[in-house]
Parts: sequence; C-alpha cells; structure tokens
Amino acid sequence: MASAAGSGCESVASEADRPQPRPFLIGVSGGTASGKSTVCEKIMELLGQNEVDRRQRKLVILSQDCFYKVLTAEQKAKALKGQYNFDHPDAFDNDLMHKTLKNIVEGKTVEVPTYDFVTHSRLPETTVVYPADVVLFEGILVFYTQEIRDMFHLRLFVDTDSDVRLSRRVLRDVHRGRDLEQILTQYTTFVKPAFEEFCLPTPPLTCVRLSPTHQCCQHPGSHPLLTSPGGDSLRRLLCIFQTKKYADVIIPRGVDNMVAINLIVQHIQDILNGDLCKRHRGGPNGRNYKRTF
Ligand code: UZR
Ligand code: MG
Repeated sequence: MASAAGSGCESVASEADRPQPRPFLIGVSGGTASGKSTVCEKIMELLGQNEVDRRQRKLVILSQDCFYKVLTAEQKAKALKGQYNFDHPDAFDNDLMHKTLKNIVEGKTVEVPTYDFVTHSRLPETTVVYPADVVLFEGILVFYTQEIRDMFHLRLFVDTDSDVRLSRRVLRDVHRGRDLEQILTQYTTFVKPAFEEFCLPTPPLTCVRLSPTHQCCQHPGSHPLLTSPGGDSLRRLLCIFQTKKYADVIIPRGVDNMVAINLIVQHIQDILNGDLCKRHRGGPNGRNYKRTF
C-alpha cells in the first residue's frame, strides 16, 4: 500500500527510467460472484507469480471494483439501505478507469484507489501497480464501454450458473455484515436487471425487451420477431449468443473448469516466454498479435 496521493491514476515519476514493457492486457468479465477474481488468482498461482515480490511480478491483477465512485452522503445513506445501484455503468469512475488503463498499457507504474465494500467508500490508501508483461483486469462491466473494451488484447468471460452466483453472493454479503432481506431485494432490484441489461447483451440487444417487466431504459420496445410466438426463447438465445460475441474465450463454471484455465495459463506462459511476439500486436487495437516460431 502507498500513501494517498492525487487522483490515484498518475504514473509515478520516479519510475521514468525503469524499462517500460507494453503489457498484454486481458479483460475478465462475468456476472457478480461468477468467480472472476478466483479465476485470476488461480492463473496467478499456476504461473507461480503470487510468490514473487509485487515489484517484480510479470503478471498483475487489477479489479474494476477499485474504480467505484466516491459517494455523496446521500448516496451512501441509500447504499447502506441497499437502495443504491452499484451494478449500473455510472457507478464507476469511468474516466479514472480509462486513464489508469491507458497508463498501464503504456507500461507506466500507476496508483489505483482501494475500495471498502463494507462502508461503500474509497479508502485513503492507494495501491501501486508496477509494470508487468501481462495485466488481468476483472469486473462485471469491463466490456461495457467500447473505449475500454478495445484496449484488451484478449477478452475472457466467466460464465457461471446464476443460481450458483446468487448463493455465493448471499454468503459473501452476509459475511460483509448485510441483512439477508436487503441482500435479496438488492439482487432482484439492481444486480440481476443490470446484469441482463449491461453485462450480458451487446448494445444492439439492449434494444430488446428482456422480460415483460423489464424494459431497457434507453430503447424501450421490441423487435417484432422477438414478440412473435416463440419470441421468448429466441430472445434468450440471442442474448446468450450476443454475449459471447464480445468475449474471445468463454469459461463455463469458472475456476472449476481447470481445462480452460490450463489452456489460458499456457497461452499466458507463451506470452511471458516471448513466444507470442510482444512488439507486434498489430492490426486494429493491437488484437491481431502474431505467434513467433
Ligand atoms: P463482483 N457492490 C457492493 O455490494 N457494495 C459496494 O459498495 C460496491 C459494489 C457489489 C455490486 C456488484 N452490487 O454487484 C458487485 N451491489 O459488488 C460487483 N449491490 O463485484 O463482481 O465481485 O461480484
Ligand atoms: Mg469480485
């Protein structure tokens, strides 16, 4: 932990003479409690990077949670009653998140805020993130804005059954000192609808009415095909199909899927070994990196 400083996104000047590798940026998305951070930690562990000093790590994990906005007193009062929507894209400080990622991609050392889920507050301490070869950025809405989505060289989506996610979420929130009724109300009022509106589908699908009671606030109404008989299942199918369009790799069952995790670890190992050419991440947004033999 470093002491509080500035807005938390500036690159650290004294690091200017460090070599500045341009990291391979991996986005990890998925619904709440899908196992995003567990998958990231498993990858870190399998690569033996958790035993390495933070300054020397070749792989680092960063969470979108660090970028929750600072709440006003009124918003915090709502949050404590479970009435604040933390699952909406506006809940995040998207400018700070973008600036920080840009600095990271440029190989700079950055400071990120720390967030306390119990008090719903940004803490005075910041965390220093040192340049690394590979950066995993995980969060419910990391693929939401095109600006950030385009920065990822690889996009992973952790696809865990919603009942499993809800039961994990309840246990986690109880552990954070929250009341069960409030947890469930918050889940049905904010968490689930926001997941379906902002995390699951791609933008064209936000035009689609998701359920009889839930309309997209930006584009109410439905395509005639989707309101026809059988439209319900077509709508569900399209949502699932479209979600997968954003991700390069879908990981069903999260950390239980060691086959998928081992494949990803092998891919990252190739990058760390230099088998995937770090300097030739050409093409639009640098996503068409080449393998070197
Ligand atoms: P993950 N969240 C909180 O519970 N409290 C906060 O102060 C900030 C966020 C929750 C948020 C979201 N929703 O669903 C979840 N609520 O953290 C995202 N309510 O974190 O991806 O680890 O589940
Ligand atoms: Mg998390």
